[in-house]
Amino acid sequence: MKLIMFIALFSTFSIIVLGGDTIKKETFTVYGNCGMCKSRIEKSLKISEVSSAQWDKNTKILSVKYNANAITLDSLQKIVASVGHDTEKYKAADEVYNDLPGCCLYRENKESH
Ligand SMILES: [Cu+2]
Repeated sequence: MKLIMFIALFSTFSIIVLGGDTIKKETFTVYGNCGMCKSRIEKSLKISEVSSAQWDKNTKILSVKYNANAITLDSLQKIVASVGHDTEKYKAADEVYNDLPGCCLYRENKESH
């Protein structure tokens, strides 16, 4: 009897653990210019919570597949902003942005002079 209860409990637990990962696919806008931006943006999301991240320099759209139980879309946008790239929700810190190579300064048009 005790053994049956144990097995029942254990299998319920296993189902919760195994069924825990919810992989979500989302897209959001990330500002940048060139191939260097692309590798910087994608490299910032090489973390265990993200299974794939691809940025298109023409459309400025980042497609990301991530474990929604482990990280939020908001946090992903913050990570991208932390390496110098504005997203649709978060702005990169000026100090980080100003350290980017010249070809990557995507704000140029907005903030010249
Ligand atoms: Cu660049």
